[in-house]
Amino acid sequence: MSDALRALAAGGEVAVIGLGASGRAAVQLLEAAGVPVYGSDAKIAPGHDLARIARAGVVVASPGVPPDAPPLAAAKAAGVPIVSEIEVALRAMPDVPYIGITGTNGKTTVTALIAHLLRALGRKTIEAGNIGTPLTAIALGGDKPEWMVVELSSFQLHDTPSVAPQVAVLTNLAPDHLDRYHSLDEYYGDKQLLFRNASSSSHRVVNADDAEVMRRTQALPGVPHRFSLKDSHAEAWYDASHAMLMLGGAPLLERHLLPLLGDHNVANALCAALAVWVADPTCQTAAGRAKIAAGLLSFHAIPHRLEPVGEVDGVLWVNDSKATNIGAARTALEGMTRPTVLLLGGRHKGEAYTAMLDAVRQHAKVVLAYGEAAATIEADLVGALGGAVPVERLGSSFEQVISRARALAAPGDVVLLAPACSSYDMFKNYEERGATFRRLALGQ
Ligand code: UMA
Repeated sequence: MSDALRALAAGGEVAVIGLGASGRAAVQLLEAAGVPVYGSDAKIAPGHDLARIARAGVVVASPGVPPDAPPLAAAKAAGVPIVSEIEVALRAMPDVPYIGITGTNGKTTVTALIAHLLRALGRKTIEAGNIGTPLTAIALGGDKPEWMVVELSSFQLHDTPSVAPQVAVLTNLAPDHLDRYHSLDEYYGDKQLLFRNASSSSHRVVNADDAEVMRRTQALPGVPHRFSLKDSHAEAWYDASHAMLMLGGAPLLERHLLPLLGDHNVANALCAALAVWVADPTCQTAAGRAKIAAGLLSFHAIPHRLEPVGEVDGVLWVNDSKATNIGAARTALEGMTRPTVLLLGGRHKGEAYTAMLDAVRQHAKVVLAYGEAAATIEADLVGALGGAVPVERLGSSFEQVISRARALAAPGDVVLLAPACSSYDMFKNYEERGATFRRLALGQ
C-alpha cells in the first residue's frame, strides 16, 4: 500500500485540500503509509499555503471544494495533478472488489440496500463514500471486507481516474448541483466518469426507464443489465398487474411487502437486487433469490430519506430532508398516497420549481414555502397553479413552519418535508434539518 501511495505523489508531498471527514481520513491514511502530507483547510488557520500546494507532487481534493477554488486553481496553474480522496483509497486497496453507485437520486438508498443484501447473502460487506464513511477510512482499517459498496458523487468521480468497479450502477440522471456546474451536460459528464475504464468484460446496472441514462450508456463496452418499473424484458422489473417485483425471470417479492414508501423505492429495490445478482453469480438460484427477498424485507428506511417519523393524531409525518433538489422532492411527492401538506424551502439551488407542478397538483393539498427560497417558490408556483393548490409563504422559523403544517393537516393526511433546497440558510446540514423536523413533529 505504501508504495502505491508514494507513487501517487511521485516522490513529492501530497497536499490534501479540505479537512472535512474525507480530507482528514486521507491525511491519516497517507501519514500511516509514511507519505509526506500537507493538509489545509480554508476554515482552519492559517488556511491554504498556495505556494506550497503548487509545489506538491499531487493534490487530493475534498469533494466539497469547487474546482475553481483558489487552492485547486493554484495546483492546476502549476500543473500539479489533482485526484480525489476516493482515488487515494482505491490505490491503497487494489484487490478489494467493489460495486460503484452513482446517479442523481436514490444512490444512498441503493448503496445501503446493496450492502444489506450482500450481508444477507453472507458476504462481509462495508458501504462507504458519499454515503458517509470516507473510503480512505476503510483503507486504513486492518480487516478488509469481501465487498465494498461505494456511493460516488459527481464531485468524487471528477477526480478518480482509476475507478473500475466490478459492477457500475447508474440509478438515474436529473438536474442538480447547478450552483457548481456550468451546465447539465457537464454534471452528467462527471456522472458518466463512473464508466471511464469500462471494458468488454465490465458489468453495469442501468435504469431502463431513464432516457438520459440509456442514451449516455448505450455505446459503452461491457454487459448492460437493465432494471425497469414497466419493461418485462428487463432483467429486474416491476410487474404492476401482479404487484410483484421480478428478478431474473421469476418473482422476487410482492410489492406490499417492501418496507419502503413510494414507487421510486421499488426501482431502488430492483436496482439493488439486480446489482447483487450480477455481482455474485452464486446467488442466481431460487435459494439466492429467496435470500435477496428476505434481505429486502428486513431493510429499514434510511434516516432523512422518505423516513416515516411517526403518526400523530392521524397525520403521518415523513422526513425526506435529503431531497435537496427538485427531482428528489418531486419523486417523494409522487410517492404519497394521502393528501399532502408539502414543506418546500431552504436555500435555492438554481432550478425552477415549475418542474414540480404536476406532482403538486396531483398530491399536495397545500404548499408551505419557507426560508430563503420562499419568494422564488411562490413566484414559480402561485400563478402556474392558478389557485388549484394554495401556496403559503412563511419565513425562516422552522417552528412556525411545523406549527402551520400541524394546523393545516387533517387526520388521514401526510406532512412531507421534501424541501428541494439545501438546508444551509437555517441549519448546519440536511441531517440537522431532518432531526429538527422529527423532534417538532413528535412534539418533543
Ligand atoms: N474547503 C477548503 N477550501 C476551499 C473550500 C472548502 O478548505 O476552498 C474546506 C471546507 O472548509 C471543508 C472541506 O473543505 O472543511 C470540504 O469538506 P467536504 O464538503 O468535501 O466534506 P467532507 O466532510 O469531506 O464530506 C465529503 C462529502 N461532502 C461533499 O461532497 C460536499 C460527503 O457527502 C461524504 O459523505 C464524505 O465526504 C465522505 O465520503 C455529503 C454530501 O453532501 C453527504 N454529498 C453531496 C450530495 O450527496 O449531494 C455530493
